[in-house]
Amino acid sequence: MTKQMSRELTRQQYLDLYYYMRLNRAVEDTMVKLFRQNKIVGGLYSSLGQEAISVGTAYTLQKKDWIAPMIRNIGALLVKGVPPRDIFMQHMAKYDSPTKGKDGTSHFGDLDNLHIVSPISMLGDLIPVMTGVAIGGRYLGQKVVAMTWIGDGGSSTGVFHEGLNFAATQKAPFVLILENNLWAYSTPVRRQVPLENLADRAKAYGIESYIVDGNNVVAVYTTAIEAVERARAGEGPILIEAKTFRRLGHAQHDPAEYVPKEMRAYWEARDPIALYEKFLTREKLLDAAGKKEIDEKLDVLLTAEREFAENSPMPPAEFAQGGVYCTGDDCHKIRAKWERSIGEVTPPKSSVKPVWTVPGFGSGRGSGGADAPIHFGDTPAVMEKPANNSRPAKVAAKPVAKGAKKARAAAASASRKARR
Ligand SMILES: Cc1ncc(C[n+]2csc(CCOP(=O)(O)OP(=O)(O)O)c2C)c(N)n1
Ligand SMILES: [Mg+2]
Repeated sequence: MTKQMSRELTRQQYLDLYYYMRLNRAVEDTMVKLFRQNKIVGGLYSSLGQEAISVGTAYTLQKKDWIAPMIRNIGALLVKGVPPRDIFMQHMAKYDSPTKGKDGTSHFGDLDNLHIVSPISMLGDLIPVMTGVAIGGRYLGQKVVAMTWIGDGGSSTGVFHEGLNFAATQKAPFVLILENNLWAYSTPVRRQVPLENLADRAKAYGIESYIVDGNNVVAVYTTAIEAVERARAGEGPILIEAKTFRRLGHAQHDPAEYVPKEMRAYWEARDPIALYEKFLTREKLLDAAGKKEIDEKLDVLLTAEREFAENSPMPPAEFAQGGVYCTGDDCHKIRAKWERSIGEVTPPKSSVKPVWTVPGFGSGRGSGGADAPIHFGDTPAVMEKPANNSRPAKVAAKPVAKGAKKARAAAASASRKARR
């Protein structure tokens, strides 16, 4: 199912989508400058040209819902309410960063307030984790939806398949956004997946999927809101393939010279922000004055946020060992928020005696009952206790029936033929 740009949102929602895409791009542009000034610790990734996906999908969620963003989902962090200063400080490993200078990039979460699970570098691992979050929320009666993102490359990991299968069997209220940006490092998608549409992977798990133009923020939003509502209503997990393009290299170190020029030109002409500006202007939702207002707002905000981040100290050396392991004092303080009574989800006390015996279980003969000696096929596998306690009873192998011998010979000959 593919959706087109259409007017289905309120004026404020249209403008919010625009603001967050601009904010996403401006935050990343600021970080490129910081990187070139050698102020970023570690790698710097980019979601240039993919902002409509992070923003359009995260914007469908309620405050209580959960996300687990990956490296190209800074837009989702911003929509969820993370201030730009936290993103800057995390990349700069500053003391005031969410992880107090430990780890880097966008590797942080907020389990208490914003309901953000930190990224997991091992691609695909967030799928079973977020499935767990989704079914945990259902168990607690919270009616929450969990969402995470994965790339075309990540969709070929084993855990992608295990996780999605698990989510499907559990009918988890979980939405997975597959960002097909055509590249995984220097590997084009066609060289690692024999499918035209990665959404087809959903068929293997019997779940619903959508395909959407990932550079069209309204299409992304309207598709994702439908998926989120269906998942919340109990229809099970949904996969959305958003088709897009990775405009820069894998990270700052990668000039991506392996990308064909025509491919780059094709996608540069489809910049999601430029396309959306045209739409907003055509629909009289944004004019030059409105755009200028947003330009100025972003400029003021990001100058202040960057200054705050730059002025934050580096963590003192003596803090290096703290907060690495749980000491038991200040950890595990998160408590489940029950929206159902504990009695409702606790099994009732039963007067029925548990029955563990299954007639014939384990018996090759199928008739001996649970207490009968266990036999597998024709060979008795149980040594009977000797009558006089002196020597073990002889375990006699039954002679193999003639018919069975013939059948085995025929099978062996057929297998020899097949090998030729
Ligand atoms: C299981 C696993 N294998 C390999 C890597 C190394 N790695 C990190 S990002 C990446 C490419 C990912 O490509 P894709 O999933 O298409 O995401 P994109 O970078 O295009 O957003 C690889 C191979 C990893 N982090 N985890
Ligand atoms: Mg990719």
